[in-house]
Amino acid sequence: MNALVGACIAVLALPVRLDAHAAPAAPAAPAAKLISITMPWVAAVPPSARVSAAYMKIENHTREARTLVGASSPGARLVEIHEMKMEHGMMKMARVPRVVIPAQGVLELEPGGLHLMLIDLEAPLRLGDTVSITLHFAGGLRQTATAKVQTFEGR
Ligand SMILES: [Cu+2]
Repeated sequence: MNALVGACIAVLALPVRLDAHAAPAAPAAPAAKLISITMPWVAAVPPSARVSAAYMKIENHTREARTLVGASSPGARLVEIHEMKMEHGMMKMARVPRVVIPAQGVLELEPGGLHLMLIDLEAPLRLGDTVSITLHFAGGLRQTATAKVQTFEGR
């Protein structure tokens, strides 16, 4: 990664004029895109289930680390940040109070790893439904995503 960045800087520092199609220095991210969320989805669960997990990719476009401290959804009483981990040979879920996303960094919430646990769902999740999820960051920054209910196989 650092080697790649170094190479890019070296190219930009060349005195020769680059081809007109070369992109200029990346513009600063617009205010609304300090944090971007891509591919948000919620796992489809049986109608009787009161919990499910949400996954997404969170990108921090800012020059400072951002800390995810929680999340909320109108469809669930409570949303917690969880991680899966091996304990005595068993996969277990544990609540994580916060996750730091480095400056310009990416955080992947994916099956088998970090996820958002939707607890006490208000209504059964149906395939294709959408669920609004708001991420809460330290300092008051919030970002909302619309996650689609999908099966693990169908995403
Ligand atoms: Cu969980």
